[in-house]
Amino acid sequence: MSRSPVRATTPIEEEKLIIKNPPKNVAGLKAVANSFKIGIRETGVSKTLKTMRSVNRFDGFDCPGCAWPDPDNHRSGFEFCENGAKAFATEATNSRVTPQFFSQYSVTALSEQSDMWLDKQGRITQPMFLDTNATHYTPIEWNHAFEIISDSINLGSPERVALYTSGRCSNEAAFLWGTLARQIGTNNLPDCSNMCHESSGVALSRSIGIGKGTVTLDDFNHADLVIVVGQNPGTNHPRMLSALSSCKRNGGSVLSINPLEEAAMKRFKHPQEILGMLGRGTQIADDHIPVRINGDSALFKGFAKVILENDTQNHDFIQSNTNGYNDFVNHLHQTEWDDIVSMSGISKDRIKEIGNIISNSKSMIVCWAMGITQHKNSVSTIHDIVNLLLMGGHFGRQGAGVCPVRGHSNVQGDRTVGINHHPSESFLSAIDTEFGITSPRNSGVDTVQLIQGALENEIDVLLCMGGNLLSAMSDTKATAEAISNIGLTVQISTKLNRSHLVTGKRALILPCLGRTEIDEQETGNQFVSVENSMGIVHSSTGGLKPASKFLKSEVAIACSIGNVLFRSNPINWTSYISNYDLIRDSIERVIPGFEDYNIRVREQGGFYLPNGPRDGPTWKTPSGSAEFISTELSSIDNSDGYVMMTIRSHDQYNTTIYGMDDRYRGIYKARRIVLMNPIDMENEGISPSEEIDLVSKFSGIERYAEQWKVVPYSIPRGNIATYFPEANVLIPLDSVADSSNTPTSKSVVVNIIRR
Ligand SMILES: Nc1nc2c(c(=O)[nH]1)N[C@H]1C(S)=C(S)[C@@H](COP(=O)(O)OP(=O)(O)OC[C@H]3O[C@@H](n4cnc5c(=O)[nH]c(N)nc54)[C@H](O)[C@@H]3O)O[C@H]1N2
Ligand SMILES: Nc1nc2c(c(=O)[nH]1)N[C@H]1C(S)=C(S)[C@@H](COP(=O)(O)OP(=O)(O)OC[C@H]3O[C@@H](n4cnc5c(=O)[nH]c(N)nc54)[C@H](O)[C@@H]3O)O[C@H]1N2
Ligand SMILES: [Mo]
Repeated sequence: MSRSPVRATTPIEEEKLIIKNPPKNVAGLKAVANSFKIGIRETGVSKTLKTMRSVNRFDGFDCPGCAWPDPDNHRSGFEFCENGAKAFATEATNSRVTPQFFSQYSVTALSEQSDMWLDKQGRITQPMFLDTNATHYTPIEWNHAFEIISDSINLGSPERVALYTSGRCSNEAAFLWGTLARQIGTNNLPDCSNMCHESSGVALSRSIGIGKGTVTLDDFNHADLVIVVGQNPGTNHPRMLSALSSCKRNGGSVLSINPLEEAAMKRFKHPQEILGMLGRGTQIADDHIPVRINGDSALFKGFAKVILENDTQNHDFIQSNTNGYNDFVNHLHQTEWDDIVSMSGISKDRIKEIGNIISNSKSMIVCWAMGITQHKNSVSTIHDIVNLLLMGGHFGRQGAGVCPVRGHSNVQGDRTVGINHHPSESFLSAIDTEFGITSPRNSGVDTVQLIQGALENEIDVLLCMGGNLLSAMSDTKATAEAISNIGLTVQISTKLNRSHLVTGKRALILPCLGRTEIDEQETGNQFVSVENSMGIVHSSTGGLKPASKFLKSEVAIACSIGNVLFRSNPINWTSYISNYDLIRDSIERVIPGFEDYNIRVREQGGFYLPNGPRDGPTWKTPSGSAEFISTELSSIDNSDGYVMMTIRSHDQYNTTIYGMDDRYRGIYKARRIVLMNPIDMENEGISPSEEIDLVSKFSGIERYAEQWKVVPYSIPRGNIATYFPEANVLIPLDSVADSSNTPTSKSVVVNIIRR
């Protein structure tokens, strides 16, 4: 008997879309009330208070919501935001997914449920196995599960194994996960960051010699100008609004560059400051530039031209710190204003007006997220951002620098400790010395290459440390087909998602402890450590009783797989399970910057990793200088349709859907919506809430997605927006960013079909 077809996408349900005006104020009391409402619904009153009191405290757990840092010195009694509260309440939920649950529902039946329903079923309590052609998952002993994994891995063909990581994984687990891959003999370490900030890492490494941001939280108190581009902090990094409002309180200005005028940038009430709740709140953005989707490269080149015209460059800084300046100036001279204006959608006068403000800035920070990183030309756009900052000498100076705002709470740390499909020789040789293994030197696959390889039947085993690769990846149909070609897929997870349903021929679910939970091992309770968006490494200690007695920590699961595969030869895998200090000692010996790791991570607030451009400035580029990198002016060609971006609503965490509302955009009770400019709607004869279909055409292949309700919205003409992951079916697998290979989730050309 074979399994009935399994749905790879959330079913389309009847939605009663309600459209209201976006709110005048964000956060404030409503956000606090919402946080408690969700917490109490999922976990009850006393557990809600307990988690809220310990989140982001020096002795508590790191909020799994996002990678925004916590204040260095002072921490309030409640250091969280509404969306962080949703993230930890849904982890601490009292609901459970038990073996009985799996015997009640077949995999096919589960796949007919929505993504939101799947998550709401609660925490997975026991290891589960789905055998070839089986219709249901059945419980399995841990040891048996590890043997299945070990038996499925052919050490003679290590390139047929891949180990995915999602960015909630701790430093300790990620370091061992990467080491396990290298002992197996592969650098196949696809990672959520391949779909996220990979473009930032690639571009910044080339420009400034480090693939990370260069500012601290305190820099926001000293910046005279902060530009927030391609990012929606009100929803995705709400605690960042506090930093932006304190920049303003200290006399700085904030500019927003975004096709949408996101509500949170207009007026923000600090939920942790009672006065803020009562008052009118702070207006965050002093000015908003409604750039066209993917018009940022043009816009930043325009700003650079204005600086050149005003002759306000920092010549001393350029002279002593940079390379490639003359070529860049020539490039700017050759770049035509007409092209800049048509690609950015912003008039020359407006660009000059903003360019003059930038010219006068003595300390400028540019922050960005997915609105910049998920386009074909993302890497060159980030070069343009850095070029602008280099012109003004905004590095190695208080209140200035680059701030790529990371997503997952430890995605940056995972990369630092070795989750990398093309690691450096120095890292691999340090791993070899530490563990007595011979790491492979050839590059492994990233997420796109993994799916391409699996489509060609090149992958036998896929082990996933967290995440929901099926739904997070582009081209859902191709991704589902690729995954179903794999012999064994293994999900190390806390909650149920569609990656547990669309699986390889055989599948395992290995349930793990979450951040909020006590991690008790032989030598006592353990803590883990994480690195936030500003390069601070600090501890995270869970305090809640684990959701089930069968759960294992991510560290224990990684080590157990290593132990079954290799016994203690030569890595003594089981020793790490009992004492995480040993893992940190090992990290310290392998990775520069972790000196006295076990001592410093126990200090309040943790420690900063070294950062050349910030600390010096010094530049670890081949030339030893920061690089002006000139790239051709480019923007996506939309002559054949609309350019669509796929974004997050206020009620989701990546592929986890908490609710159906997007409060800050005034959209309620619906997710299958398209934001569209009212003039475009009129030209197409479309009325509000009307249902349309979308089709993307790429390399001669058409991809369809049906039934989207149209919401009239202030968005540039020719641009539309939909939510991820529902719209991922429209993103072609091979539509990727140059150099970083990130799916172009923010620029997909689509046509609208009226029903
Ligand atoms: N509550 C919550 N928090 C989260 C997440 C979550 O899903 N929910 N996800 C986490 C993760 S992993 C990440 S990576 C971050 C994501 O954080 P964001 O990057 O803020 O998330 P997106 O919703 O993808 O928003 C992208 C923003 O870029 C804008 N944009 C799109 N295209 C362009 C463009 O071409 N140019 C410009 N200038 N702007 C553009 C959109 O209008 C939108 O405001 O958030 C993290 N935090
Ligand atoms: N179209 C489109 N696609 C996108 C994006 C976009 O903007 N547009 N954004 C991309 C980005 S920025 C990212 S980062 C990726 C996200 O890709 P992923 O990181 O793969 O996806 P998540 O939805 O964050 O994963 C959620 C699952 O993680 C598991 N989980 C939660 N906490 C833990 C934990 O502590 N340990 C373990 N082991 N598992 C846990 C749960 O089972 C949960 O269901 O998606 C990308 N995909
Ligand atoms: Mo992300």
